[in-house]
Amino acid sequence: MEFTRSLSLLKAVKARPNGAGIISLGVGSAGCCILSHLHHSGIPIEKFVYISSDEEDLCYSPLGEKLLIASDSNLSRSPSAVRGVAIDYIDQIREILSGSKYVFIISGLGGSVGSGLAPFLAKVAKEMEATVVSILAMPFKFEKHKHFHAGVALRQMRKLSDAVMIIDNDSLREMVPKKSILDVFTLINEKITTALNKLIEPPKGREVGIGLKKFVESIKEEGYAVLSVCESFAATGDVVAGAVRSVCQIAEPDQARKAILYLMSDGKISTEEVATSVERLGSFFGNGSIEVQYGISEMGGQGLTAILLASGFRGTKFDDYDPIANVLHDLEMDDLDTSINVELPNMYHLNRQPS
Ligand SMILES: Nc1nc2c(ncn2[C@@H]2O[C@H](COP(=O)(O)OP(=O)(O)O)[C@@H](O)[C@H]2O)c(=O)[nH]1
Ligand SMILES: [Mg+2]
Repeated sequence: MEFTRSLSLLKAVKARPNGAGIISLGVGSAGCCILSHLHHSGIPIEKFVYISSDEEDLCYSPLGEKLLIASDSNLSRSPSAVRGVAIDYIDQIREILSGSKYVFIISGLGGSVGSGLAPFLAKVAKEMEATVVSILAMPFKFEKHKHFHAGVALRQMRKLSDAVMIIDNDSLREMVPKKSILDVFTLINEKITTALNKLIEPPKGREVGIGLKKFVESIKEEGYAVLSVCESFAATGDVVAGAVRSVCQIAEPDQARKAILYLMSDGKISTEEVATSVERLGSFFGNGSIEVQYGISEMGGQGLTAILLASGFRGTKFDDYDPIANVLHDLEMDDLDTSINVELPNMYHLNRQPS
């Protein structure tokens, strides 16, 4: 069973065309799981690296490189403590990143591992002059205890990356409220995989593609990019409206500066449908001055899928997850704090007077 799975993964990896110097890092549980979906899909990425402090995260795929940032299980597991441990692995991280033109950092935020390691990896990749694209899944509304770490890490990622693409886990959970959380994660991970494939791979067959360069250019500016994927058998206008609604739940539509709309259908997509959708986006986002690019695939999906990537948002609803930064604005505290886990000397001995 395991062997068959490895073989099918191997096939997908071998079928991959030569890429453009992309290294993708899956970080923490969510990041490693999403990366394994991408890895399996045959996306044109050269190197897949699974990085975590938990060994089980490295087993999502039998393939790819693995880096275990092993920390003492007795120590606290805050993001800064995990980052403190990662400093010891800097040489291995530099080696993994060497020769990369683009580094995709894929992580869920809010837990200790992704929130701690992703900003550290972004910093090292930037120092090595790679273009850093961060693809970040934000915690559910009900995971309140994860919001603060997610908010802090998101702000750090914005500063340390060239582009930040946000995925709101909630936008999909609300569409399938009766499904188990694990199934919802699988659904979201598959949507992220479909979207990234369509946005970066060269067009084939009956497709109009976007391509890596345009994808990065579209999101590589100040601010955040938000990804939404809406799938339905409804009319094109309604499906696009669903994708727009998801983005508007996260960010202020007037702030958008650029958008990519990719329509995927199992049938034909008329020029009129494309024109109306692009015009609608134009009037809805960026006060009418948004630049919209489009892509089309008439080769698959169920019904119609609208992939919408809107970018240039100065803020998102996740800013409120880090109330301290909201109050301090630009007067921020040291950005990448690390807790160094050194044992303190025993105070009893220090205080004892010589007899
Ligand atoms: N999209 C997606 N989100 C996930 C997945 N697993 C966990 N998450 C979310 O990611 C956030 C961070 O959790 P996790 O990755 O487990 O933390 P870490 O392992 O400490 O980095 C959580 O708030 C979850 O909602 C997944 O497979 N896919
Ligand atoms: Mg974890």
